[in-house]
Amino acid sequence: MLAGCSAWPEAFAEKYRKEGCWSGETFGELLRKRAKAHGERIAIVSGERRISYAELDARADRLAEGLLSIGIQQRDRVVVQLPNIAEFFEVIFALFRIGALPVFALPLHRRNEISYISEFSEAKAYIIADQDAGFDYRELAREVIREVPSLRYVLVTGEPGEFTALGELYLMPQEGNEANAVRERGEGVALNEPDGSKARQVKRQADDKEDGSRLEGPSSEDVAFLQLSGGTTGLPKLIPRTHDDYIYSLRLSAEICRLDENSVYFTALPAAHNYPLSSPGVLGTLYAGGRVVLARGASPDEAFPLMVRERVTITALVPPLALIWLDAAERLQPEFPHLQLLQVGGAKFSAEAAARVRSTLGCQLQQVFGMAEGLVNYTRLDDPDEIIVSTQGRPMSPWDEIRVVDDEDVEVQPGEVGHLLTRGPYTIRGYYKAEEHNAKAFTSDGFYRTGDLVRIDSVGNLIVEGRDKDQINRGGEKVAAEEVENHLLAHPGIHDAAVVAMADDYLGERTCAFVIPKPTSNLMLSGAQVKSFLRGRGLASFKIPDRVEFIDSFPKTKVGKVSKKALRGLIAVKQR
Ligand code: OOB
Repeated sequence: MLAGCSAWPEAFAEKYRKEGCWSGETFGELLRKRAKAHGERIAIVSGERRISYAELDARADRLAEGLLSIGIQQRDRVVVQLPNIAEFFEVIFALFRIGALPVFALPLHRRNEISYISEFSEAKAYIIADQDAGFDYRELAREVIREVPSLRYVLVTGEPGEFTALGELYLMPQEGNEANAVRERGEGVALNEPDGSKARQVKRQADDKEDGSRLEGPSSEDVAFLQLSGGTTGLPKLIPRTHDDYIYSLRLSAEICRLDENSVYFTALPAAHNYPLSSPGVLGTLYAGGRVVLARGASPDEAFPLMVRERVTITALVPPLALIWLDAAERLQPEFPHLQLLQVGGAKFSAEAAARVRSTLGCQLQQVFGMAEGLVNYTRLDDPDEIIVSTQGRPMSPWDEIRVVDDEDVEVQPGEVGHLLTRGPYTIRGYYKAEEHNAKAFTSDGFYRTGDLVRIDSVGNLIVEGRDKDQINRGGEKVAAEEVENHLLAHPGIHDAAVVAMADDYLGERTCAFVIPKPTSNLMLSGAQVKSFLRGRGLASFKIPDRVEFIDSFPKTKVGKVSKKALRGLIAVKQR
């Protein structure tokens, strides 16, 4: 196992293998098998491109060769920040084949997040699109490489600027001139190694073993990638997921959602999120031999015609988008004769909105309550409407263990609200390189403390009643309060700061920052200044507080801590 990751205790690993959860397959092998079985069938539709399983497999192979030729090796970390384009999947399957680890960044992440995760994961490369949604990622890369010495390559889809064109790597290596073709154009030279000599040396070493053992290849129990946690702490946490555990979650998800080779999954959400990636998402659809339609925009204007054209059978949304779709569908009356299932998850979907899905979109609803750390709950397709509308479903695996406990970790009475703890065949046992935090985030017997408050109904469905973690769920995007507070404290005119959730009709929650200015400071602070200060620190836009409130002191709890509950109450009163 990769250093800094916590493996399952052997007794559990043995059980998960014996019970057939962990199949012993890697992602590289999975794609190869699907290419053999489904060859010419379309795997991915991306803009005007239609890519067959055979093509995806071949392109992943070529790209893997290209990545190896510039020195990307097994266990290397590679930050991947791509929009919903086919290259996203070519890249990750190429990395999976090498055994290098994608570190999934979201398209909305900026300098602060990218620099941190690149540095923390000691990433060797950073893969971006030239630009997307009006943002130039090459400019971001210029800033990031200045801050992160481990980064040797920036690989770019589209116009590379001074960086390496990802497209060139598909063409390498060609008969011994490996990096040369690219080097001649001044590209493809390792950033922190001006003559690129190391890259060539590595390539030569790799070529020495021509018996096929060159790709020692990852094992199914190895970590396949690092996913970002929604986070509750000052600094983001990385989640190591193995081939075995993740592929198991794909298999179950595909089964529960009844995916097969006729399924067409519409990717409205950014694919790097765990939910559209694997629940069942893009990877679960490829697992089932179905077709994935990648969408750049999720607005009804863009999404509806594409869904009709591609005969989409299943898609996944977060609650705010689901509300927009429901309203638009009532106006536009789109015909979705093939749509069978609309998944909604990532944040609580109100029962009122849930009840509108079938009559408005003409399909079944499925609520999804999951987390990048592992556990995913689904309502089942044949559940009674009552359950689908008013619960968040139940764990997907019979091997998922669930405990609902009080503040002392004692199980509550059936039906009572408590803290949700979980352990199982696809739930991590620890964050990457986070020993201290792991001691708090996991029980001594390996249960993950989800930070969610739930109750369980008489048939085992979970109902999310709230949260005890210091996080704001902004329409599915997670904001760690402490992370934003730390950035606020870096402002010379700010004495103290506390970030809390405030109710919002559309997003469910937005963020409100309570700020105590420094009494000695002669800076006149305004909310706009505070926000632009955070933007200047390179924070992703969804983490910028929606509202800034100035206050003289914080309400305190009995033990003298800042009472976030009282602050939430304060802002609720102001909102009236
Ligand atoms: C998904 O994953 P994350 O890691 O972005 O966020 C996990 C957290 C959960 O702990 C919970 O607090 C919240 O998001 N959440 C929900 C929910 N689904 C997630 N809260 C209420 N109702 C729901 N349906 O968000 C995620 C990962 C995989 C599948 C689906 C969602």
